Amino acid sequence: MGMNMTKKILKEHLVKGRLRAGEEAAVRVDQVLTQDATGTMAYLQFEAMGIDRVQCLAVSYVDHNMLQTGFENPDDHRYLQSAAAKFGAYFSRPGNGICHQVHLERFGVPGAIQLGSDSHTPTGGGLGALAMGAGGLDVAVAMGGGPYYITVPRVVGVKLVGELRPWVAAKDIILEMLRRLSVKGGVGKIFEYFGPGVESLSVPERATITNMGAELGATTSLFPSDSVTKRFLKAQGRAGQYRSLKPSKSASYDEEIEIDLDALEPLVAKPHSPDNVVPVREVEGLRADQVCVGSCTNSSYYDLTIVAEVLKGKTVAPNLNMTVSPGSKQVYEMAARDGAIAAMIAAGARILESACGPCIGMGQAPPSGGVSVRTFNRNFVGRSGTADAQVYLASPETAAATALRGAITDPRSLGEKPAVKTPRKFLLNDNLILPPADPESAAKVEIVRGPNIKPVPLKGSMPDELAGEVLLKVGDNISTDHILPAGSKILPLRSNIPAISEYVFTRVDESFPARAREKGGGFVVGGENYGQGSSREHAALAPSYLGLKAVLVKSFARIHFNNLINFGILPLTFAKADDYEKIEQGDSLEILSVPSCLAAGDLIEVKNRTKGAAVRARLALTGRQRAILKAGGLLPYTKAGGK
Ligand code: MIC
Ligand code: SF4
Repeated sequence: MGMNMTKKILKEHLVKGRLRAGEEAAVRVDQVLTQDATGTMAYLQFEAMGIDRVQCLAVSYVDHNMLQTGFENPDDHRYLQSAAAKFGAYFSRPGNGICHQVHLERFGVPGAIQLGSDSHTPTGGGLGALAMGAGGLDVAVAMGGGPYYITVPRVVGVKLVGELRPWVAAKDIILEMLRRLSVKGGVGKIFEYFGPGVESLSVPERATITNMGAELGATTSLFPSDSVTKRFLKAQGRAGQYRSLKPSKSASYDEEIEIDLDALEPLVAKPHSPDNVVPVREVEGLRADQVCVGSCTNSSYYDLTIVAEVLKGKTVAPNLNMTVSPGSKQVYEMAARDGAIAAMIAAGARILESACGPCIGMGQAPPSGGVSVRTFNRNFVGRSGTADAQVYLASPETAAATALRGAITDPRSLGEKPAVKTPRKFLLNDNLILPPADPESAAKVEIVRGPNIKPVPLKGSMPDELAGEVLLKVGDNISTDHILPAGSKILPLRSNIPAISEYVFTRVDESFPARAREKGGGFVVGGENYGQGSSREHAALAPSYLGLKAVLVKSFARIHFNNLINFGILPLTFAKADDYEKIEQGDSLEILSVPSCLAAGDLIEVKNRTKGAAVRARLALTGRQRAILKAGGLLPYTKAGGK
């Protein structure tokens, strides 16, 4: 039987295991990317492994922690620059742009396996790379030449037919996927797009779709590499890196979905979840206080140009503030040279630097109770920096129409859509990308560490028994933004685990850190899709520092599950989902003979000493994951020679 694209790429990179859905396999990694909010920790861990030089193409980006309200962020940038020089990585300087947008423009290669310490790494799937997000430690291991272990996903073929109608955007395709499948609909799956509708989508449009595929919980999403890809690479001066990638004629999928592009209309995700999707017309007229254009989902040259065309000669509504963050220096400079930036400035948009910015709460928080319409990918409670803000996610077209009218607006009401041309040649100037130094000069580089950079705390091996209180019980779809918030105040502490641990779960319960310390650690109980969202390993590392021993939930999101294992926290799922009701916050739990259960069984007994009862939990773990947990985490496991 013919192979789909996912199978083709995995097969080419397979170093261990079999390509059977649900089984563990190890794959060779061609490229890694890190960003500054996860990268400092990743490079500290790489240093701790004692390897002299990165073993694959590695790019270290600075794009998240860009506000310099104190010495912490600039110190981290300096550390990252020196670490890149020392270990042989490319360094993308602050101002060069958002990691995913820049990587797509300058580094991504069809058919490659790309690993990134950021959950939106799947953006690379827009040009046919199998690009996955992972915790920083997994990325550090890959930089050291180790393979990446995946649970082989089921491959879902998404057949696109027809063509988008005017004012309907690529963003509406991924919002439609989220409407149909929900934020947990993609767990354990790769979405492979195919069919006649694919041809009409440019690479940046495809990248919008694969980027936000992360919100489905998917391992990644993938587009073919075809004549559109070839043109994009040529326009980026990289024609030589093109290779064709298509599914075989007789390729089959584990599941299939069809989307008729002609039938789509502008959509919007309402607060507070990316899958709370309705047609824009259902919320049309809702007064908006803010519009933000940008983020790794929608900050391409096309995205900015269409917004500029809509705003040209007009003024942003007086009740509303608008910001625009270009995705890269390339986008910014091109939009500046051809007048798009001027048109937006004239209309009253506030042009920010090329960075994540408002998407991660690095400034531009909405007003109290404010409605903010954003072209971003996440609208979890409080992520914008304002706890009671109402964030809506939409396309640049809908955002621009909303900015003009001051209320949520279906862009189709703007009349004829202006034509926006795809450039035949992008502006090429990599002067903000520092290439790796040769090994001889690299050896002389001194790594520069600021006072906020603290060593990675490590745990001992798994104890015989785990006992303690349920420190917190939460419901479904708890995101890493709930577990460890980001934003301008907390992000600068990413290199300092003792300091950042003071914010664990504070968005859910202010008293969590104090309680965890007072009780000497304990357990967290949760519902479905626990840990969805970002790849930040700090959401495992900081709770581990506070003494979190095990997390018992109905189901996990992929990256967070791996991060818990990497830092020695036992990830357990209820054998019977109803047992979730049998445990309350404050109950005292006990798990005995943990190492021997890890050695053998798939089930483990969790005693509830308060209720005088017990529930059974599943250890859905591979042999390697069990060994990592026994060793107390991936770093001690790797140091002891584990592969
Ligand atoms: C995000 O969008 O939540 C982030 C910030 O980019 C994270 C990474 C981080 O927390 O540093 C992600 O998506 O992985
Ligand atoms: Fe940056 Fe937002 Fe993209 Fe995360 S989702 S990488 S914060 S732009």
